[in-house]
Amino acid sequence: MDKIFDLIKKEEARQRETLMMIPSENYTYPEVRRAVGSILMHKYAEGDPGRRYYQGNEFVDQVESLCEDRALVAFGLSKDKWQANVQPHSGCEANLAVYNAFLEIGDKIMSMFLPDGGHLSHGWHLPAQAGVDDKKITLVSKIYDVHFYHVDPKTQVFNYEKIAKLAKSIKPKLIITGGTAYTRDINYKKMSQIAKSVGALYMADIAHEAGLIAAGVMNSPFPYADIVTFTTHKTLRGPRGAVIIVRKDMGEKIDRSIIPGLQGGPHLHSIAGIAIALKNTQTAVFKKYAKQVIKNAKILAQELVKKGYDVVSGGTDKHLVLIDLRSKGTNGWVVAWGLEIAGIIANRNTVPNDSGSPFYPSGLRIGTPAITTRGMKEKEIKIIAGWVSKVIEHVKDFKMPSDPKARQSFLKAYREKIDKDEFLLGIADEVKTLCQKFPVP
Ligand code: DSN
Repeated sequence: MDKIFDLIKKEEARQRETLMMIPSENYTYPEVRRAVGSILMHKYAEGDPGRRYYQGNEFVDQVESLCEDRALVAFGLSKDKWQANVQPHSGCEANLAVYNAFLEIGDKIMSMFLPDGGHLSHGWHLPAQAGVDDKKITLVSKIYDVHFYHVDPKTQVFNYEKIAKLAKSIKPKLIITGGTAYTRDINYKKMSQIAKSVGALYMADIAHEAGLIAAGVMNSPFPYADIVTFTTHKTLRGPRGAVIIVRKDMGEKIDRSIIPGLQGGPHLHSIAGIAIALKNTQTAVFKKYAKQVIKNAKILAQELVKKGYDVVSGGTDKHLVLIDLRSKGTNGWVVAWGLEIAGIIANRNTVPNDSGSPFYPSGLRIGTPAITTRGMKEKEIKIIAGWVSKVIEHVKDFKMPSDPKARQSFLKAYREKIDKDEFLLGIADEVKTLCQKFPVP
């Protein structure tokens, strides 16, 4: 048997025996895996349903149209006013397709500052400092003139008046909300008013929250945003992929921006899986699930605050919690590796006003979508919060040097030491026992 299957088996065991707490990860449904692994992957269908460059599309046209319809139904939208494109291969490509459809090279974009919780696909460059030009890191920042808004340094949430003022001075052509580590809900109505007041289009990237919004447990960007993009594998519980929903009159530009503008053939096997996940969002079971995801994250935040941790913004409105580890004298790298040995898989992340770098940031991002899919609730969350705290307290005295050379030897020595750390491995055993009670789907 190919070695790949051996590795898949090992990865399956890892997903079963550890706590998947990276907020952007989730377990999809067995029927989605069936669709994604199906013969639909054999088909080329460049173009749109009913307007392809290839023959033999009788059935795949129906798959894609059904998925488009379900995308609108999931968010309570009428076909007369909105249009969905389900072909983007990823969130980054969905966002690029939007820029390609509505912006000219050099146009201004206003988006959230990445270390505050934004996303690379909304542009990222290091701002210019005295005597040094800004350093463009992403393609989006190289092509467009991207300006960032920040969270309020005190409250760590958006100050809409400040964002409005910034928009007035920048006059962007596109304003974007959304990101990867903003723990609070967004006032989409206010953001759309800000965009309108400066004549900008407003795009809400709801990649993280799509499932929670479809379930009606978070604010919806509809009907306020002109454009909404999202990935399909996070809280939505589908396979990897992405969707763009726009006002009907903007639909043709999006379709042409995807093909021939940016992509070739759609991944119809993924689109079939996305269609199944979208339909599931309408069930009572999913709505209950989404509610529990947020409840679990709120309890996790409360428990961590009670234990003396600096939780960014003081809590959460969604599925993720961000801990600023600076007050504990440690950082995200040290803690995330310690947690991994203990069987808890989270990720290191920047926090507002971070003094570290994206590779060695000061925060830890931890989320509840996947463990809630397994059926974990308040009781388990409290146990997990206890383990997280024990791990942080256990590893916080391993101090990472700031000198890059000394840091390299520290990183190696630290990994070797914790690999055999009995305390962490003891927690990993307890994690495994808990995991056995909550089978993965
Ligand atoms: N990788 C996603 C996340 O973890 O939030 C964003 O692209």
